[in-house]
Amino acid sequence: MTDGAGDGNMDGPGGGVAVEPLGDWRRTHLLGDLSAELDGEEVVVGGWIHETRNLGGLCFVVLRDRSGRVQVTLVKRKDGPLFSRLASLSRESVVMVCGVVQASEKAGMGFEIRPSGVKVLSVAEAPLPLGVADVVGADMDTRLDNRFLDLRKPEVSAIFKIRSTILEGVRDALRREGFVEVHTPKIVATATEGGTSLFPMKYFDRPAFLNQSPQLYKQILMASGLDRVMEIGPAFRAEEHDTSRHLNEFTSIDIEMSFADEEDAMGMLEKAIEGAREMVWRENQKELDLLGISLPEQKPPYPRITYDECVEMVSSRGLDMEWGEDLSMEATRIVAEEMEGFYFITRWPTEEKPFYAMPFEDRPEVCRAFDLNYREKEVTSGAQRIHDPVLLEKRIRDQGLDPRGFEFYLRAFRYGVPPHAGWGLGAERITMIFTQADNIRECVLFPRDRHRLVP
Ligand code: AMO
Repeated sequence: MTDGAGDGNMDGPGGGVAVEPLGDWRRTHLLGDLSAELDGEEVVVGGWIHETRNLGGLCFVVLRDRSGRVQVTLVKRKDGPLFSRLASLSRESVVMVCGVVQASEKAGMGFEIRPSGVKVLSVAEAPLPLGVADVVGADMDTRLDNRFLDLRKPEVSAIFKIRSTILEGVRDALRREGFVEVHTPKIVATATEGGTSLFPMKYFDRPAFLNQSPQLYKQILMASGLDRVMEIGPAFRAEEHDTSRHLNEFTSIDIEMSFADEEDAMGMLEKAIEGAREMVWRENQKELDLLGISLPEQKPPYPRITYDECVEMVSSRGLDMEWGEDLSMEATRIVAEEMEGFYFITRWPTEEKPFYAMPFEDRPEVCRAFDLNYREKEVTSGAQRIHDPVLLEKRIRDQGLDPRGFEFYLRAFRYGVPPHAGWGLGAERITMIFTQADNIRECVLFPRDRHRLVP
C-alpha cells in the first residue's frame, strides 16, 4: 500500500485541497472495532472528520464512521506534511488514515491512532447546512432537507438501525411460522381501503392508482394454495392529514393466513412483534443506549377489549359516543388510560370496517375485525375476511362500491378458497414505539407528507 499523502493528487472543490482516488487502500477495521488492546498494530481506517483541535504543535482529529469515533493524534515536529494536510481539512471531509494504534492514558478512549499516511477522498464545503457535531438541534425541515447530514448523527441513524432489526425480527418470526414472502403490484386499478385516499396516475392511456394496501392481492393468494404470505412494501395514502402519525407513503408489513380466524391472526401478530422486540433487545443495545431508552417490557398475550366495552368505558367517563362510530382521539385516550402498552380492540361494528371484514354469524352488525393499539396509537388493523363470494359482493355493494371493479378479486373466491385472516402493521408506527419517537418522520428516511416530495 502506498502512502497517499501527496501522490495522485487532483484538485478538489473545497478550497483547493487535493483529493485522491481510493486506489488500493481498504479499511482493515471499523473505528468501533479498535481498542487499546490493538496497541502497536497497523490499521487502515476511513471516516468523516468529526472535529479538529489544532493546538499548534499538536493536532487532534476525531474521525467518525458508522461504528464509532477515534482520535488521530498528529505531532507537527514529527508528522510534517501529514500534519498540515489533515489539520487544515474542513469538518465532514472524508479521509482514510493508515497508522498504528497506540495505547495512551491521555487519550479519552485509552488509545489513539498515530498516522503514517492519509488519503483525502472528499472535501466538505463550509459552512455546513446542518452541523453534525453540534449539540443544538436543528428544526425538522432543515434536518429533512439535509437528511444525509442529519443521518451522520449517531442518535438519528440509531433509529434506522433499530428499524432494520424490527423488520428482520418480524420476517424471521413469520418465516419460522411458514410464511412465504411475496411482492404484489403497487400500480393498481382499484381502491381497497376507500376511494378518497388514492393517488391517481396514468398507466399508458389508462387511469390507474398507487396501491393503498396489498389487501386484495394477499387475499387472492389465499386462493392460490400458498397458505401463508407476508409482504413488506410501500403503501400510498392520499390522505390530507398533517399529523405526527400519518405519512402519504409508508411501509406496510402485511400477512394473510389460511384456515384461520381473527384470533389466529392476533396470535401471529403477537409472535411477530415479540420476535422483533427480542431481536432489537439482542442486537441494538448500543442504539438503545444512544437514544437513552429501553424497550417496552410487555410480553404477549396482549390484553383484549371489545368495541362494546370501549363504548361503555368512554360513556361512563362522560364522553358522548354513539355505538357504531369510530373511536375519536378523545375516546381512544380514555381507553388508553385503562389499558397499558399494547392492547387489542376487537369486535368492531361491521359498518366501521372495510367490506372484506367477516361479520359474526349470530350478530352481523359486528365483525371479526381488530385493531392493535399501543397506548393511544393504532399500530395494526386486521380481521378474518369474508371468503363467501356472494356475501363479499353484497358487502362491496353495501359500501357503495361497484363490484365490476373487483371482478379480478371476486373470481378468486369462486373456485375454492379457505377461510382466512390477516393484518397490516405500519413499519413506521412500530418503529416509533420501539424508539419512543414522537414524530413518525423520525422513523422514515425521506418522508412523503402533505408538504414534502423532495428529497
Ligand atoms: P389500515 O388502513 O388500518 O389497514 O392500515 C394498517 C396499518 O398501517 C399503518 N398506516 C399508516 N402509517 C402511516 N401513515 C399512514 N397514513 C398510515 N395508514 C395506515 C398503521 C395501520 O394500523 N388492509 C388493511 C390491513 C389488513 O386488514 O390486513 C389496512 O390497510 O399502522
